Amino acid sequence: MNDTKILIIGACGQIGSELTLKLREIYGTENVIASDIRKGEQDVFKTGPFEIVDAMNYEQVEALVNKYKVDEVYLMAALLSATAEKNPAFAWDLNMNSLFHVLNLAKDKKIKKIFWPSSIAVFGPTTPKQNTPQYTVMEPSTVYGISKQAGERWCEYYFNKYGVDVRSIRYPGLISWKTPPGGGTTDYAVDIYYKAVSDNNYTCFLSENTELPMMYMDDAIRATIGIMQAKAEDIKIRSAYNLAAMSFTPKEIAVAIAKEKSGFKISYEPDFRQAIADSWPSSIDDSAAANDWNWKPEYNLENMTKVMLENLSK
Ligand code: VAH
Repeated sequence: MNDTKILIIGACGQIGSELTLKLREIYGTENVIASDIRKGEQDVFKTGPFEIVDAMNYEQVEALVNKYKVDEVYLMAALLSATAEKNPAFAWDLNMNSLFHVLNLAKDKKIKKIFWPSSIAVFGPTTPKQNTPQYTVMEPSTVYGISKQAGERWCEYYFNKYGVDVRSIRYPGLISWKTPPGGGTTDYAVDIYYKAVSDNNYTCFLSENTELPMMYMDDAIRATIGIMQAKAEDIKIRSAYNLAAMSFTPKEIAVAIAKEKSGFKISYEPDFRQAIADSWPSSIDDSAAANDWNWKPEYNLENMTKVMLENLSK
């Protein structure tokens, strides 16, 4: 058994809660310490070490790294797009200061490797929307996107300047059934499944033809662990890799759900999140991730819909 010690910061979040359980399967429960600003309901507490930590407090993060002799940190704490627009200053502080703390711990050789999540939110309204390339115009128009673009620049700087082994992925919208929607613009694609099961109808806060890049959580977790387990020399991009699986519109996901749940109905009431979604790409070119560390998605809209409805109906 690999005795790598792993600390997950933001373990109660949408990605963190599933990532923690998967890492515990691979590395052993006692080797994976979950941490967050507060306890949630997720299984992460019942199945292994859990600590309360403020990701913006360097001393608290450093104390956990020392206490457990941490080798690798997955920094999953952040404010997502919609929530960040309501609290720009706090979103910037949390998203950036937490990253600086972990990058500096690695620079000072207190930890060996970092995973930090970026997002397709780094792209903006002037970015080519279809099959968005790895390298292109990036003028994000959201607080969240600005923080992710700045974070990517710092990750590459710390790699080039100090040799910090930090790895990152530009996640598309992520869809899972184990945690409820968490303040993201793409979270309509999570909420729609919950409401399909509870009410057999959904009022969508985006318009019917808003195409966005999406991914089922199991694929995102596999990609996250895949990039961290890749050989350092295979990681050619130290800002963040584009990552993709599928793209769909609210209308298309509603059709996929209605195939499984007869009578399912959707209506549309776009709100402030429409402008955020309109600033993002419709589809992503992730050939660099495929070439450098063998990325390949396994879920599409059809098999994801089956798994989501099956599990939410239990
Ligand atoms: C959000 N789910 O909607 C996140 C994601 C691409 C979007 O980063 O904010």
